[in-house]
Amino acid sequence: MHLAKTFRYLFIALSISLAATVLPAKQLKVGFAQTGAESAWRTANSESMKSEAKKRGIDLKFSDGQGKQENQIRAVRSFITQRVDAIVIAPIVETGWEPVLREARRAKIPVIITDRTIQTTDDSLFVCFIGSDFLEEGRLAAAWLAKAVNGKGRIVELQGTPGSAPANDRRKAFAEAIATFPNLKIIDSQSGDFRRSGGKEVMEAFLKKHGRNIDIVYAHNDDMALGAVQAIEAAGLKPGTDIKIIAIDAIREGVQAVADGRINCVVECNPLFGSKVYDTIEAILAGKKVPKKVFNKDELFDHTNAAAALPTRQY
Ligand code: GZL
Repeated sequence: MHLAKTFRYLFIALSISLAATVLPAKQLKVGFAQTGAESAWRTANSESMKSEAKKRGIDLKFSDGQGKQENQIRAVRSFITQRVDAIVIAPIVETGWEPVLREARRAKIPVIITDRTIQTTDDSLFVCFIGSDFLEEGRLAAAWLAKAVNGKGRIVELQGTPGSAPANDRRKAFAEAIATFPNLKIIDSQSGDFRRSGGKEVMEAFLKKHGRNIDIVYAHNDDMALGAVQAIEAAGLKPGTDIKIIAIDAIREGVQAVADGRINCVVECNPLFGSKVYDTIEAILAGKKVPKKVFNKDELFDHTNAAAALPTRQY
């Protein structure tokens, strides 16, 4: 009797392992609610998520939010209906996410927040955050600037999308850091919505309003800084010389502008984290514990290192 039982268990074990080898592993289905296509940074981030999914044979349901939170929320609901294995959200703004995150939790679908953080009183609504530390970026920008201008100058600020974590945090950390320099002041601040056209239009308005009383531009991303460069040149001034410019993202065009002296400093905000996101999803689905918050490593580029960095820039 004992022998028959052993043979039976052996047969079951063998057929399970055989099934595992011949049946293809279930294809992972991931829903990604992207903010939109507002900047070169965003394009690089979307490309990183799409190309890495293709490389891994992941079925990526990609939704372009076109800059509207309601589109992202609609996409998340559709991912729930499609019963995806995991949902990734790059939340365009910080608030308004709890209802749809509760629906995902009821459906037992893990949610990963990437790129921009959200405000919530219940952080069990998402498994983890993967992105950059915008407060640190704001502090790095302020520290570099204060040194470069000896703590003196009149700053105009080009803010990112209203209500977004990068705009809120980059503004807050930068303002706190320059507060220790009484002669370094923000004289005007307006949103260019992270768009190059927005940076150009706002800078044109600032130049009209303040004339030559602008010493520095602090732009929350390179695209708006590059728009400001266009406006400054159109006004017959030399960007990087007559008006110092500092920005955040370090897209290739921004690093090139630093190497050319038209922008003085860019703080990196690396968008290429598709691989990290899928590694995390695979770990979560395998039942492993993952860190609640993972910050990407970011560098800073100015006239001392921008030219040398260009050949290896990946976005
Ligand atoms: C930062 C990201 C910001 C970039 C902008 O992680 O959310 O949005 O700085 C992009 O270029 O539009």
